[in-house]
Amino acid sequence: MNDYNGYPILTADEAANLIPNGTTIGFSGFSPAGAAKALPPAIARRAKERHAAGEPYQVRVFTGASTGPHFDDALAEANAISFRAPYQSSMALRKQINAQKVEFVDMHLSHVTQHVYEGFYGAIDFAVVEASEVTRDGRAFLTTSIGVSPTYLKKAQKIIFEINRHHNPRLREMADIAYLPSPPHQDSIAIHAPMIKIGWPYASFDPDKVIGIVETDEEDHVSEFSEPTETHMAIARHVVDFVLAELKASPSPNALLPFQSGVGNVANAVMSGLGNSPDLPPFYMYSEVLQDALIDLIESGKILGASTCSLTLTERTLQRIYQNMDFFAPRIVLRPQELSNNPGIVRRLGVITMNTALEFDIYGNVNSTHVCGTRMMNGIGGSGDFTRNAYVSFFTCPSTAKGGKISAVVPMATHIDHSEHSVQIVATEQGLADLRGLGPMQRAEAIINNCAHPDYRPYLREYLKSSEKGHIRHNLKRAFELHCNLLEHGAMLPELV
Ligand code: 0RQ
Repeated sequence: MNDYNGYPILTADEAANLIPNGTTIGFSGFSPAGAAKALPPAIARRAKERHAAGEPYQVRVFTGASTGPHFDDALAEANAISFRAPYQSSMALRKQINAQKVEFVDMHLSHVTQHVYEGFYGAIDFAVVEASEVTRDGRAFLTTSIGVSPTYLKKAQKIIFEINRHHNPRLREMADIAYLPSPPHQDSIAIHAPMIKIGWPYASFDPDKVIGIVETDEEDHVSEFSEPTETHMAIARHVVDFVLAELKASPSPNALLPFQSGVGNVANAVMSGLGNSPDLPPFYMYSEVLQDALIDLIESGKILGASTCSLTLTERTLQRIYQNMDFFAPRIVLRPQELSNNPGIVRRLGVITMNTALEFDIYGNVNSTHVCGTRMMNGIGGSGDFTRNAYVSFFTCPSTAKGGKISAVVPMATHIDHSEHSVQIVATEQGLADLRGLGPMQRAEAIINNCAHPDYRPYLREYLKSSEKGHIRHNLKRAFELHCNLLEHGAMLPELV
């Protein structure tokens, strides 16, 4: 049998055949970056074969965050997943989650490491982790994300590595992998500035647990962003203008605190808008994902350095980094999500957080995950880790969705990921509401006047008038009237459409 540093080389199908029905697997991957590439489709093939033979076959899947189409979509289309945590963004999997065919646990990403390590979810049977190199003495050099891989490697009973030759082995110069001890033995974490490293360039593992190596040569398949729309650019302008005004009024106008930015088109446009503003001084990122827009800004010097958990970059942009590692390696730190998203560090560094809402209510409660309170979109991801501990927390989204049939500003959010206590600034293309220091009725006025689409403002004002007085006003009989209209008539205010 061929070997790699003394470990047996297997085909993906041979490796998948070693994974029994009901197995719990901790996979690498935080977004498509660094996600296992070969095993998920092979497990999907195995599931299809077993199902065709009339036998059950499903696995329980943990990752760092979302993955790519070759992973969650392939497994979901093969009905191969029974349980999934902590985050996903797959159309096929979303359908199964919402049909209650897959048990999905939507988690704060900073929690995953400790919960898995402490055994809250039972044993991790297999770790399947992408690396650029693994050594005979138990060191794994990971690729474009760190996620929870170091902990899956420690906890798993058996390990399969995917050695992906596509990635530049110099990625290890960015890695900062540290293991936090269990409470109450955690000392303070010595990250006092975004670029400080406290760990090692590799994850450790027990070589006796490795049952095989699968060799690959495959890119991460991160999809291209759509060009920012006029709406996205208007949101970005409101955020940039606000940040600039705050900075001007601050005692140290040349010192910007670090930024975090979530995923998606809106977040990409906002970061791009911030970075391209000539009046904004250079800044650092303390974030969980680095999207394409940020790499341009590192190159131009606007971003001085970035701490992240993953390089969620299109192949084009990743190759730019690989061709210029002397420049990029000292400017990017790749950490496990327990550190990239660590609430204590976010609070200590004073991170300015930028995340995206599906809807928010007139008091500032944000729903980022559940359409009409029931249908899962992607998950909370790291947005809660950052928002709750932010120096200033922003949420942005367009004021309407689906051609105006849906208002993003509603009387009561149908699911709350981020409560009014954690949300400080909300912005749509209509404008921005600074909720700091405002009582409930002042918040409602600012949100309706500045953020709601003009078509929905009369309804929202009338809702408030019809509501019961208290510290917060609500009309419980009508709180979800817009959502009920949407479900019944296909639009929140059918007369408008
Ligand atoms: O669907 O494309 O089918 O029309 O939601 O909306 O405006 O393109 O926004 O790509 O930035 O995604 C919240 C989903 C926004 C994302 C969310 C529909 C809308 C469209 C996408 P179509 P946009 P984005 C980082 C931290 C999770 C929390 C987070 C997300 C689609 O940003 O998942 O930030 N965030 N985590 O039409 C019904 C509404 C809607 C709606 C929008 N109110 N009702 N549909 N849409 N509003 C993640 C990690 O930690 C890795």
